[in-house]
Amino acid sequence: MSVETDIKKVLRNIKKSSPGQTEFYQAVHEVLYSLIPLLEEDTKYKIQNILERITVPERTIIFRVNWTDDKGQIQTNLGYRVQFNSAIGPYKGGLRFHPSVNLGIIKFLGFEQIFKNSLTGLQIGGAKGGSNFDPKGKSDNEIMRFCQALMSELYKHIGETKDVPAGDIGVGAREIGYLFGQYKKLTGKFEGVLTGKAINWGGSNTRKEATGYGSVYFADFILNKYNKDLQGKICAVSGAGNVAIYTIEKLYEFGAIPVTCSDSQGTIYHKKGIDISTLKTIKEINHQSLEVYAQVHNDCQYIPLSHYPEGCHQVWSTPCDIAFPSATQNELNLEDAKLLVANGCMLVNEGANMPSTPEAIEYLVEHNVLFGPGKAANAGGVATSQLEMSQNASMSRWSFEEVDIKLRQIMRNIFETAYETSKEFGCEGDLISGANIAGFKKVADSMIDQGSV
Ligand code: NDP
Ligand code: 2IT
Repeated sequence: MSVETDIKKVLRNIKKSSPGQTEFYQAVHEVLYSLIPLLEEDTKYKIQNILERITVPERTIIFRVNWTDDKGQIQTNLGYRVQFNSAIGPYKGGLRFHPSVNLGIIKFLGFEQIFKNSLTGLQIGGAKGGSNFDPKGKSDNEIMRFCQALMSELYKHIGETKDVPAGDIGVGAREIGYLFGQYKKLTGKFEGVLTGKAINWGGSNTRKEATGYGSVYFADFILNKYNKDLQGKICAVSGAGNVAIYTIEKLYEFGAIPVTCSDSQGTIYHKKGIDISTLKTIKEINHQSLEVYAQVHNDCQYIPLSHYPEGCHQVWSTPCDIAFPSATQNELNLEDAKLLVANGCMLVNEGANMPSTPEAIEYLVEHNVLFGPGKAANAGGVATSQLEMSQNASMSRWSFEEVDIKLRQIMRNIFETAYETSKEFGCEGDLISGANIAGFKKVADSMIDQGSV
C-alpha cells in the first residue's frame, strides 16, 4: 500500500470514529500529507502503525461543570481535557473558554500542540482543554465560581509532572489565578500545575508577552533568511487579546507599524499605528469592546462586523506588507488571501492556531507569499510555559531579560529546525512541511522507543 493510501485510510477511520469533528480533520489532514517524504523514506513509521496511534488521544476527559450565576441560578457547561500524547514529556497545553468549544476544536488544538511542543526542543507532551463557557458579560465572581467548579473535576487529572494546563482564548491571568487557588485548596499542594501564573506566586517573567514576542521573532528570522527585515513594514494584526497585544508591542521595537487589530465585534484601522497603551487598558484591564478604542482616538476607523466586505475579514483587506492572524482558527480564507496578494503582502505569520484555511495557504504559497505556520510561529508561548515549569521545579526566578533571551533563542532554533528539515526533505523554505516533519519525527521515534503503550 502506498503512503498516500495509508493516509487516506487513517483519515477515513477518524471520520468514522469521530463524526463531525471538522477542525480536527483539517489539522490531521495538513500534518499527515506533509509527512509523505519522511514516511516514504523510512518504513518504520508504517510498520509501527504510528499514523493511527498518533491521531488518537491517549485520554479524553469530558465532564459536567455546574456553577451558580449572580442571580443564584445553577448553570451547566461542558469541561474538556484531551491528553493527546505524552511520548516526550508531561501533557502540556492551554485551556480555552469560548462558546464555540466542542470536542473537535479541543482535539484539533491538542493534536497541533503535540508537534508544536516537540518543535520547541523541550520535554513537553501535547494536550488541550477548556469549556463552552462564555466569559463575555460575566461578572468577576461568576468567572471565579466557574473556574472553581471546573477545577473541582479537572484537579483529578493534572499535576506538575502529569499534565500542566495554561491559558488560551478566554483564559488569562485572572482565570489561571482562580483555577490555581482551587487546585491548591483541593490538593493541599502549591506546585507548578498551571503556567501563566502571576509573578507574585510562581509565574515566569515574559510568559504573558511570550506568544506575541515569539511570533515577531519568528517573522524576523524568516525575513532575514530572504535578506529582508521588519523595519518600516506595515503590519495587519487580527485579534485584540494576549497574542495580538504583544505582537503589536514587539513590532514597534523592530521599527514596524502595526495598523490594525480586531475583536469578535469589529476592526480598528489606525494608519499612524495602534496605540498599545489604549489597547491594553481596553482589553487587558477593562475587558471592553474595541469600539471604545475609536472613542479615545478620533483619527482611526472602527469597522463593525456587519460592515466587513462580503465573505472576508476586514483586517485582511487592509493594504499591508505582513499579516499576523492572531485571533482564532480559519479567520483567513481564500478571499482574504486573494486580497492580501493583490495588496502586495510578502509574509503571513500565524500567531493563532490554524488561522488560515487550507485554500488560503495554497493560494498564498502559489503566489510566493512567505508563510510562518502557527505551530512554529506561536510556539513561544508554550516554550516559555516550560521555562515557567523549570523555574518552579528548581524554585528559582529568572529576570525578564533572561527569559526573553531564552525565548528568542528557542524561536531561532525552531526556525532553523523547520528550515533545515524542509531542505533535507527536498522542499527548501516550505516551513509547513519542515515544522510538521521535525515535530512529528521526535514524537514518533520516542513512541517507538517506548513500545506499544
Ligand atoms: P484571547 O482570548 O486573549 O484573545 C482572542 C482575541 O481574538 C480576542 O480579541 C477575541 O475577540 C478574538 N476572537 C476570539 N474568537 C474569535 C472569533 N471566533 N471570531 C473573531 N474574533 C475572535 O486569546 P489569545 O490571544 O490567547 O489567543 C489567540 C489565538 O492564539 C488563539 O488561536 C490561540 O489558540 C492562539 N495561541 C495562544 C497562545 C497563548 O499563549 N495565549 C499560545 C499560542 C497560540 P473578543 O475580545 O471579542 O473576545
Ligand atoms: O496554543 C498554545 O500553545 C497555548 N495556548 C499555550 C499553551 C501553554 O501551555 O502555554
